[in-house]
Order: sequence, then structure tokens, then C-alpha cells
Amino acid sequence: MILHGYWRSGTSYRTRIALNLKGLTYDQAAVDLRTGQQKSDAYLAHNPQGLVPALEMNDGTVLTQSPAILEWLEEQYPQAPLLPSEAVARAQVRAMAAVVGCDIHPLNNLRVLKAIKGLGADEAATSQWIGQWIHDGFAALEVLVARHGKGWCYGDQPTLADCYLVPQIYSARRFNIDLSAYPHLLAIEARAEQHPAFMAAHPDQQPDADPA
Ligand SMILES: N[C@@H](CCC(=O)N[C@@H](CS)C(=O)NCC(=O)O)C(=O)O
Repeated sequence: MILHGYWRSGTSYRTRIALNLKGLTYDQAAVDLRTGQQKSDAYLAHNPQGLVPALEMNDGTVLTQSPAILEWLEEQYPQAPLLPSEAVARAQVRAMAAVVGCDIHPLNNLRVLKAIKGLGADEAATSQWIGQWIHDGFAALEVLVARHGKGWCYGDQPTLADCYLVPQIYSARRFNIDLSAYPHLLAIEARAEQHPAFMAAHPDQQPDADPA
């Protein structure tokens, strides 16, 4: 498999975590978002939406949209399950993932930030916008993790929810968001820093990492 992605992209990061948790090997093809490579003809052939990630299978089939990719991985590779066995618990894990995937990340994505800047938002207004959606979602997740977590977002094993949360915390740190109000989320971040699948998925560990 080839993961087309970008080292600092949260959606690529969440996909790498899921692949690693399942013990799958994959190659990576870097799509440089800074230079607009996601809009190149070559990449648009993989994903007409011009967004990363895309997962190319060995037979050439390409999957897009990280939620669909993660659900496919879960169905195709049931080892190290990312979802609990009970239906209500599965819905609760998916709900936690959706707080990030539907209600935080899309509002702070590169193209959305470019759009609000294009409408006249300056740096301060853009930072306020970013912080608003992160705090809104993290406040709810803090309650949910306190309720359901026993070391991870849900229970004592990493689930889909952790695949989404950890990259969003990384992104919040890049945006200098004060996370002190979220001790349960910070405990998961600390745990992920010690977990091999999360460590290997970290942006700084990727072949295209360019922290300069
Ligand atoms: N819902 C999509 C969102 C993908 C997405 O927004 N990817 C970002 C990187 S995290 C991207 O490619 N941004 C490029 C751009 O905005 O031009 C998914 O989960 O795969």
C-alpha cells in the first residue's frame, strides 16, 4: 500500500496511526501542501478533491477521505480493533472521533484558513477562529474522555477516537492553544508519546518532515 500524504497533515497523521496500530507496512508518497502539490494533475488523478490523504492499494484502487480509509482498515484488518465489540460503545467511539473529524479539523483546515483570510481576517482574527473550534470540541471531549476513558479515549486500549485526537492535539500545539483545561486529553497525549504506533506516526518521524 502507498499512503499519499503530508507529514504535518492531521488527516494523514490519523491514517498513519491506524495503519501502525494494525501492524501494517506501507510506503509513503509525499504530497507537499505548501507548494500546492495536492492540486497537481498527478495527485488529482488519485483524489479529485485535491486533499490528503489517499491510500493506494496494491491493485491500484485508491481510497480517499480518512474516515472512510480508517473504517475500511478496520473492516479489512480486524486485528488490533479500533472499535469496541458492542454497538453502543462503537457509536460512542465514533462520536468522539467525529468531534475532531467533523467539528474541529474541517474548520481549521488550510483551505478554510486561506478562505477566511481572503475575506479579510487578519492574524489575530484567524487565531481566534482556530482557537474557538479547538476549545469548543476539546471541552466536550474532555468530558467524554473523563466518562469513558481508562487511559485512552475509550477504555484501556487505543481506538479510532485516539487516532483522531492525538493529531488534533499536535495541531493545537502548533497554533499555540492553551491546553491546560484538558488534563484527560493531555494524559492521552503523554501516553501516545510512549506508544510505538503513535511514535512512528508522529509528523517529525516522516520521510518528508521539514521542521525548518
Ligand atoms: N475530510 C477529509 C479532509 C482532508 C483534508 O482536509 N486534508 C488536508 C490536510 S489535513 C488537505 O489536504 N489540505 C489541503 C488544502 O486545504 O488545500 C479527510 O478526512 O480525508
